[in-house]
Amino acid sequence: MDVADIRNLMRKTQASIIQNGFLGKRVDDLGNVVASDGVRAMMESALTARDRVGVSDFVLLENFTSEASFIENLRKRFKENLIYTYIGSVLVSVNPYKDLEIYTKNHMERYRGVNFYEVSPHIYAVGDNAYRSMRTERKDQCILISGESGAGKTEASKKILQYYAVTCPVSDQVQTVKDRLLQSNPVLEAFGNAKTLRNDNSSRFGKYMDIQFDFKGGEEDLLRRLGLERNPQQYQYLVKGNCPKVSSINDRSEWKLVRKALTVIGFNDDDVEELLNIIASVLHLGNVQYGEAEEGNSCITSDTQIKYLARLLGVNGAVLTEALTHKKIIAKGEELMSPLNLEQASSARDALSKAVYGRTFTWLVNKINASLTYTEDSSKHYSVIGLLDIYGFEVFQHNSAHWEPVQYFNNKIICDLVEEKFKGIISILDEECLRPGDANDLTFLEKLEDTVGGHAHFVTHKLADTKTRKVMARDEFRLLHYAGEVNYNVNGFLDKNNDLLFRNLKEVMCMSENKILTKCFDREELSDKKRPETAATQFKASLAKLMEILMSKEPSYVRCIKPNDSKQSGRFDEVLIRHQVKYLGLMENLRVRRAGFAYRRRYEVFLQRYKSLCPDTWPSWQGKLPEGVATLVKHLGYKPEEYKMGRSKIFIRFPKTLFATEDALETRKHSLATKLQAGWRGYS
Ligand code: AOV
Ligand code: MG
Repeated sequence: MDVADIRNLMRKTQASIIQNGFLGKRVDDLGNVVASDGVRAMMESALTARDRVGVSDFVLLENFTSEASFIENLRKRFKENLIYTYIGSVLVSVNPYKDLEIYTKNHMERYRGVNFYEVSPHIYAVGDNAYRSMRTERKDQCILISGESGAGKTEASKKILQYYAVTCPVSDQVQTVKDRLLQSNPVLEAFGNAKTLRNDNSSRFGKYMDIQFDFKGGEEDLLRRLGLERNPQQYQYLVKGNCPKVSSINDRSEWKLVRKALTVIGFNDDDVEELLNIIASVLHLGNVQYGEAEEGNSCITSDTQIKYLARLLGVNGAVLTEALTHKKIIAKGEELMSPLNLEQASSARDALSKAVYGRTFTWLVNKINASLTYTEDSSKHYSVIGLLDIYGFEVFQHNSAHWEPVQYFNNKIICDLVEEKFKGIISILDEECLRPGDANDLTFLEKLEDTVGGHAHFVTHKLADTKTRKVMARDEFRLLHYAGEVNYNVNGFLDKNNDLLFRNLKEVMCMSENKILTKCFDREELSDKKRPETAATQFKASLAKLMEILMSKEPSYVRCIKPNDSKQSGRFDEVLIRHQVKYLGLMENLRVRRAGFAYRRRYEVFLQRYKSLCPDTWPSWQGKLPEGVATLVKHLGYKPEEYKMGRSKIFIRFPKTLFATEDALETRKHSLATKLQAGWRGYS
C-alpha cells in the first residue's frame, strides 16, 4: 500500500462518512455500510467526554431553553476544573477559589492569534480577540466584567492585563508603561480595596469607609516613625468593619510588593513617606477620643493622637484641635467658632478622615494615570482597550432609579437609568438634602413613599403586607432587586449624601506641609461659595461619563459567577448559582445567541479547518476563498437556510450544523490515524 492508496481510501471513507450523516459509518470495499471499531470507539469516547465535561459553549446545549441543563453543564465543567464556558462570544467564568494551572506562559502562547472557537474557552481568548479586533478593525475596545462581589471580576481583569503584558509586542518605551500598568494594580488594591464579609479582597475604589490597610508587614522603624502599633485591633477604623483578619492575604509579602510597585510607577522615597504619613494620620484620626465638656460641648480627651497628627500632617496641633471640636459660622458678618456636641464632633472627625483618604486615593489614581500616558507622538491616535472592573455595578443598576428587571445587559438600559427621565431615589435624596428646615432621614423616607411608593419593586414598613412588615423596621425601605431583596436603613442617608467636611477643617488641611495634601486640598475651594455637589450626584455624573466612554467602544463581555458563599474550592452551591444565572441574564443571553447566526468565521479560517472534509478542497484550494468555502459547504450538505456567505466570513445559523461538521472532522482525524497505522504496518 502506498501513499496514494491511503489518500484514496481516506477520500472514500470521508465521503461515506459525510453521506451517512456523520455517524461514523463507513462503506467497506463491497459497498456495505459498517461502523469501524475505531470510529465507534472514538465516537463513544467523544460522547462520554462530552457527557463528563459538558459543552464548551452553551449554544451547543441540546436543550438550550432549560435553566436546569444550563446549570448542569456549569456543574460538570466546574467539577473538571473547566471554569470557563462561552455563550457565543460572551465568556462565563466560575470562581474556582483555588489556583489552577491555566495561566502559564504556555497557555498565553496557545491563545495568541487563534480563533475563538479553536481552543477551549479562556479569559485569554477574550483578551486576544479584543486585541486583534482593535488591530484589524482599528476600533477601540472595552471589556466589561460583571458579577457579584467575590465572583472574580478583579482577578479576570488582572489576567487580561498579564496576558497583554506577555503577548503584545512593544518597544522599550511602551515596556515601561506596561510595567507601570501591571504595577499599578497592587498599589490601587492596597489603598482602594477592603476586606468585606463577601470578599477578602473587595474592590472599594471610591468608597472610603472601609479602610483596611494593615501595617503588620511594615518595617519596624517605619512603624515607629509613623507612631503606629503592630496590632490592627488598636485602630478603630480597622476594627469597625468587624472582619479585620484577612485569612487569604499575606500582609508581609503584599506590603513589599506595594513598596516595589510604588517605585516602578515613579515614587521616590520622599513620596512614599508622605503617602504613608497620610495613611497613618487617618488611622490616628480614627482613634481621636472625645469627651464631654460643659454644656454638652465636645473636647478631645487625650492629646497623643493630636501630637502625631500635627507631626504627620505638618499642621498646628492647637488649630487642628479647635477645628475638630468647633464649626465656623458667620453671624451678622462676623466669624464665630461654635462648639460641636459629641455626635457632631465625631462625624466631623470621620468626614475629615474620609476626605483625606478619599482625596489621597484620587490623587494616587491620577498620578498613576499620568505615569501611564505614553507620549511618543501625541498627534497620533492610539487605539485603546478599556477594562472595566468595578464594584457594585449591578447593585447600582437595581439600586437607584431603574425599576425594570434588567433582562439583558445593554448600554441603553444603563443610560436610561442614569438619565433623569423620572424622579428616582437619587433626585429625591438630593432634594431633601438641599431643602432648608426640617428635612431629615425620615422625611426623605416619606417623600419616597409619596413618589415611588406605588412601584412594584419598592416597599416600606407602611406599604408592606403583614408578612413583609415583620421583617422590616419603620426606618427602612426595601428594594426588590433582580439580585434579591434588600432592606435599606435610611439612618444617615442625608448626612452621607451631604458634603460634611466643615470649612475650618478644610482650612487646616490647606495649611498642611504634606506635599500630597497640598495638592488634594486646594485653597481655591475655600473661596468657592458654591454648594458642593452631593455624593449621589457626583456618582451619577461619573457614571454618565463612564457610560459615554464605554459607548464609544466595541464591547466584549465576561460574566463572573461565585460558586458558594464560603470562599471554598470545589463547592457548587446550586441555589446561589441559579440566582446569579438569573440576574446576570444568562438564559436571555443564550436565547439571543441562538436566535441569530451563532457562528461567524473568516473564510480562510473556515476553509483551513474543514478543507479535509471535501475532496475538492483537500489538500488545498487553489481558487478564490469564498468559492472554496461554497464548494466545501455544498459538499457537506449545508442547506441554504443554515448559513450565509458574508463579505469575508461565513455565518452559520444553527450550532447543530457546526456541531456535525466538527464531529465529521473528529471522525476523519481518527480514521486518518488508523489508516496511517495500517499503512506503516503495510510497509514493515
Ligand atoms: P470581585 O472583584 O468580583 O469582587 P475578586 O476578583 O477579588 O472578586 O475575587 C475574589 C477572590 O476569589 C480572589 O481574591 C481569589 O482568591 C479568588 N479568585 C477569583 N478568580 C479566580 C481565578 N480565576 N482563579 C483562582 N482564584 C480566583 V468585589 O471587588 O468584592 O465585587 O467589590
Ligand atoms: Mg474586585
